[in-house]
Amino acid sequence: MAEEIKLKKSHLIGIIGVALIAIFVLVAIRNVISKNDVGTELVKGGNVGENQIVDNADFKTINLGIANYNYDPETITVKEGQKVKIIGNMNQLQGCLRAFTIPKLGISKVFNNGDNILEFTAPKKGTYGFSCTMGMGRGTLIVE
Ligand SMILES: [Cu+2]
Repeated sequence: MAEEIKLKKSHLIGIIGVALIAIFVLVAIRNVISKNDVGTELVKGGNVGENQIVDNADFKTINLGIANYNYDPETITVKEGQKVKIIGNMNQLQGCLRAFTIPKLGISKVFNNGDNILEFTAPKKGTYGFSCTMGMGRGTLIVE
């Protein structure tokens, strides 16, 4: 009788042990996944036009942020051959909007606090859509 209880106890301890290990593994997996996940939530951001565009003959610097739940500025106009520098406003760029892409140009960049600058040379004249990699935030790059 006493042995039977002992056996059940050790069984129970074994089951609890396995359950704890399973929970630990699941939490560890979830942490790894969420670390790599840039998120899916849109944030409202600041006021439209707050992210100013700085322009000179050779360079165009754009501060890219978020306003009204979308990229701000929504339209970026540059000149053919101009060096373009997009600086991510990390206070505003949140979630998946940090994963920025201009598909037609094969450009993609994940802005982060340690690296929030994207530089490229404006291609030939045309209109090139940009978006977050999920297509939630959208805008247009116009090359004149
Ligand atoms: Cu997105």
